[in-house]
Amino acid sequence: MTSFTRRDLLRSTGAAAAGAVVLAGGARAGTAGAATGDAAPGDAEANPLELWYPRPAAAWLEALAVGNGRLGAMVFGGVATETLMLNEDTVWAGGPHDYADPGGAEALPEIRRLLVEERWAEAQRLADARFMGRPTEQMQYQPVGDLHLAFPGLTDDVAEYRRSLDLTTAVTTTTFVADGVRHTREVFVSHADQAIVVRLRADAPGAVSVDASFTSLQETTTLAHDGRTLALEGRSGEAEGLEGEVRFVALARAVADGGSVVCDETSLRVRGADAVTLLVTIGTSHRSYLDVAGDPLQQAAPPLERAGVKGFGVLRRSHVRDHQELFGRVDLDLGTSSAADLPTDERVAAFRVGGDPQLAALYYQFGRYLLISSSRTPGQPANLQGLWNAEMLPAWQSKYTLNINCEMNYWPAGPSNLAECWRPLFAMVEELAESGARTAQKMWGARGWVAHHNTDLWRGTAPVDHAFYGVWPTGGAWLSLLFWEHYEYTGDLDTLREYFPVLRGAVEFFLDTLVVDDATGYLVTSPSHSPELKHHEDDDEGVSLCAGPTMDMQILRDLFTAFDKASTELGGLDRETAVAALAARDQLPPNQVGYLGQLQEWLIDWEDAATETSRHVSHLWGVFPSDQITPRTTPELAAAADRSLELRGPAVTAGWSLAWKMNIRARLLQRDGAYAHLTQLLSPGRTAPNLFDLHPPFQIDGNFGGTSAINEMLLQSHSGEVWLLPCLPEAWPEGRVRGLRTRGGFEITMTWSAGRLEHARVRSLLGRTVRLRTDGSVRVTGPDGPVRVERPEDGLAVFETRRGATYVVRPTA
Ligand code: FUC
Ligand code: CA
Repeated sequence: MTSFTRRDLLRSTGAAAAGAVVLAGGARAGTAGAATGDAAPGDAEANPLELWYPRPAAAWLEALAVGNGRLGAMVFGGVATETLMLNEDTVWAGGPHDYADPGGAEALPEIRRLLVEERWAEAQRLADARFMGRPTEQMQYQPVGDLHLAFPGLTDDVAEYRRSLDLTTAVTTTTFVADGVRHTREVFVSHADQAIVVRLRADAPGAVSVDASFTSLQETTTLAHDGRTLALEGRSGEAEGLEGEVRFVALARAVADGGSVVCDETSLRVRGADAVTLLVTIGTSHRSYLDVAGDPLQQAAPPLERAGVKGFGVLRRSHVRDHQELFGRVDLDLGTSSAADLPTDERVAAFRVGGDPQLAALYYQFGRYLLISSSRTPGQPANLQGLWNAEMLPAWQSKYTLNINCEMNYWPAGPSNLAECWRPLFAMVEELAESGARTAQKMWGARGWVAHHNTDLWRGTAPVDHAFYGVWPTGGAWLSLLFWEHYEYTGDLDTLREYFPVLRGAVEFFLDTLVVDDATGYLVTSPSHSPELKHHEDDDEGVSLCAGPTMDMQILRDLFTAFDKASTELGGLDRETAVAALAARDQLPPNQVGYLGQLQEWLIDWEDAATETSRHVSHLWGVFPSDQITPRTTPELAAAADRSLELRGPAVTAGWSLAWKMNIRARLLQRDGAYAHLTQLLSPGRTAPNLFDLHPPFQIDGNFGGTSAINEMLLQSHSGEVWLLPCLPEAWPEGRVRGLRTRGGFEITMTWSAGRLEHARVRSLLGRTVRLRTDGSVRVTGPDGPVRVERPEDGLAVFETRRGATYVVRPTA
């Protein structure tokens, strides 16, 4: 293939990523809202929020991801043939199923007794035999199939090839010139119209011909739905003895401008059109985690009919408007350089040598883009791969791992101004509270509800995999804390009230199951473990099972506190449970410093275990996402957390591990350390050519964790304070950010230069008092002039705000 691109131009003029000159911040500010029309093909200059490549994707990790929360596609950008790999987020193996072992509760006292007697391995073996889900594995998230497009008359020998994904419009574009004719293909997934939209056009009349067909790894058949619509019908796979019960239908309709359209049972053929819009809709039989008796066609056909009469321009405009309503809330400008003109994969390869701050901004916004694209209502929450999976047996079943990964996906939701994206997760947690009540009763003999370390579309809540990984009862507690986090960011009392019963159920479970540790008198979880880490040796993986691991205690401390606060905010709802929760909280073991100066990971300071290396940093949950440990409020514990990071060793595997440590280091105010993790994360080993995070394999949590960590470097809100530029790395001396959100309900816009704040705007959404921490003192101007500021200590400005008002903050010196 011949192709002439900006990259060639840059090469010939000698500009390269390394050592490129960084232009002053602001040069490319204000991107959201741009490029709503058809941009001139091949022109990258106008839009830095774009991924682009001079050749088609040769592999899935080079293809570009588009999605509307429920429907997803990977776009390869081929020339003579194009492939769209299709997903719908309720296509999972198996069917409705209760995993709880009805005999589990009988084994519980004995497991606990063995733990008290420090017979760890025996306790774990008993749990493996009698305290696990049935089956012991959960189900896979699976693909729908591929839409293949073959273009008769076109070969791969074309000029001026370019493919791109514009984050501001959520549209992919493939363009090239063949025999003097420019072809342009766009793909997007409309949330407004619940359809995948493919537009094929050329700048010569009658030049678009295409054959469309479906293939799938599932058991499927294809048929003509009507004279211009091809259908793919199938059902999901069997796994672990559970029959695949999700039936699905994908419809592909061609709406051609000129030319002819015919459809038979295997393909849809367009000849000699000026342009074609292909509309793809997908429906499944999934109605809830308990009910798969729906009619897939009833979900797939109506949006197809509605979109079919709208015309491409209307579809595209409403898609872009809808996307920008969310995406356009935040701008981030960290400065730019000539490196920003290079193809995206080349920039990833060169990021570590420096000189490309705009790639960090692109990566940041890509995380926001992915959350919008994989987690909207209607739709399931973002799973381990968000929404995009091409395999029948994806890694870790592409499900929801609750001991870090699923929660990490939602770390950007509050600060990155995407609170709506929490919705699908909250709906899942509400269902987990139902299925988890059955597990709580059958396996723990307890009220309330429990979710262990994984769940799937069927809302599995019992321990799975092995006891070593699965017997960890705190997954549901962590998820329940997100209702409170949502309230802290939004002040939305209705949502807090709506989910209050779920929060209460999480609390009740622990009020019923915490046990007194004989040696210390503290209340502890038992059995549990510090996620996926052994504290003693045994045959294979060692023993993780124990009582009262630090992470559990941290989560429960926050859970009980959040429940009390929620009860108070809701006018004293269920004070009885709140009082019991506070009493239990005060009997939990505190965070402790161990014999090596580390933050103790377990109730007992096991010597050999303290030096175990791992990608998990579970006991540092107290630093991030919690604020139990901060350098300001608990300096000794913060130092111990730093020591623990050191003892953990380098992050050998897992993008998410780097991302978590980056968030932790930002909270520990280690700007060099946090930035060093960003350079490790944004490198070819951990970031694919299409910017997907690599565990490896692809796992989306690192993308979201990376976006979150950039938030934490620029702006933190916790411990009752809002902190501007707490951990700004040297690599970003100049910059500007608009639209970040904080706890307490403030929206922040700020500009900095030479590493110092120039000015900030604080928009008060809830009218609360703000405690604003900055480097040096500030003066504040409100809508009516100078604002009275209290300064309890250096760098802390406290002032009252009025709901809806904006306050301008400037350094005094
Ligand atoms: C946990 C982690 C793995 C992976 C998996 C999905 O088991 O230890 O690294 O992220 O979840
Ligand atoms: Ca989804």
